[in-house]
Amino acid sequence: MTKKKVYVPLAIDFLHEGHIRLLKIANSYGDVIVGLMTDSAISQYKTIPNLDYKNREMLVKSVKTVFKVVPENDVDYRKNLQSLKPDYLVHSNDWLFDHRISIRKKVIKNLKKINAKLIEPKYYKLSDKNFQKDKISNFSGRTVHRVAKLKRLINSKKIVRILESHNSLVGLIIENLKVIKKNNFEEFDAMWSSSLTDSATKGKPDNQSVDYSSRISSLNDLLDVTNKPVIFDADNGGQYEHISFLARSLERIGVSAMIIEDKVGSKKNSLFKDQSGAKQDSPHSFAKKIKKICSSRTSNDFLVLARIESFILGKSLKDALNRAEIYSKAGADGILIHSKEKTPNQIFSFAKKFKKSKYFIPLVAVPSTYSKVYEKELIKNNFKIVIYANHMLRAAYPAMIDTAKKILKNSRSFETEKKIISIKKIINLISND
Ligand code: SPV
Ligand code: MG
Repeated sequence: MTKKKVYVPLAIDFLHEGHIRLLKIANSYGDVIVGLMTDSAISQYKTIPNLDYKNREMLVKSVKTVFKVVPENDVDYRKNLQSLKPDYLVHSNDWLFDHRISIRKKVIKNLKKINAKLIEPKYYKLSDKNFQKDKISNFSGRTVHRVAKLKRLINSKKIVRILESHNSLVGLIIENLKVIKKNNFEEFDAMWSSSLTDSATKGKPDNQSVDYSSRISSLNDLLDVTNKPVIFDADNGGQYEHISFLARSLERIGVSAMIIEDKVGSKKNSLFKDQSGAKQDSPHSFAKKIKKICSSRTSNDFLVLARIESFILGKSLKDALNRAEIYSKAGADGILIHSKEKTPNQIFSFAKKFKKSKYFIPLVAVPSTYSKVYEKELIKNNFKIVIYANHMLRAAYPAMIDTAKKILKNSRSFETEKKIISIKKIINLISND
């Protein structure tokens, strides 16, 4: 008699006892085929794991109860179930108790079509004492994996969602916050280290008076307590002669990308009305900076994103497109097309034209002034990354003013209590170990 086929869908970031036990149970029903979720499949319901597909595949293949590993691209396993026609599907029963319950329903429908049976072994809870999943996951999230993660997110998600983080506490919020929307977890994928909010936090203007060493020092604090990727706002990258040192420092500490803007002269924040004194660099001199970063990085996983300021300086669409092609040819991994219009029309016309170019590379939007735009519109218009560039600082400031005013007005702090976080919560947030 031929052996029965057992399908086991898994995502896994690292192998643990729970997986080994589940695979052993599955193996008692027949030959185990693991459907290993690809980054794109995982990104549809949660954040992608620290290890890439190849590394995860290597781990699963090494388990002796596994007969075969195949990529799984669907969250409801539809195509694989149809083509493999397994006799059983084994999934631990934890999906009965969370938002994945709706995925389970779809899977059951798909199983009925092929007459396969669902086996749901009890979820094996790992003991906290011997196995601190978060810690291991965090450890494997360090440096090389973190640097590479942004590129994987770009390749696997419809849009990579990034929020400004001006200090480590904000980083912790971005790291941990999840909301459930339409049965999926929604969260931020990465952090933006903004020159504007880094400067504002230090009470200084956004004109490079806060230098790179100071910004990198705060960045180190942020990287120390978080695992998500970081994009560094490098202004114009500084002097050509120094740019390779900046790129290498950023890559070494675990930053995933640097964005450089094509402006020279006295640095002004792009959202200021008065841009006098700020000039655009010549496309070729800026392209040289891009090439320099590409040749000095140790891995292509560290990305260089070129920011075009043509629209900010009142230049034409043609100028922006010409620059985009030159920067792409020079080796840029993506283009941030900046605009301070109230609508996204300007950047959408750019994207429409640039999409037709053979030099098209992923596009980044910073919807600070055109904030009514929805992510789905950005996706439709060929944008791959959205950066909410200053919102955490803008949220904190009025809350702090309000609290300070309340204390002054009431000559005590009691009235502030309702709106501020409890001391207990803060203590729990910044745990000791
Ligand atoms: C920043 O956040 O510092 C930026 C984006 O560079 S903008 O403020 O729009 O220039
Ligand atoms: Mg900036």
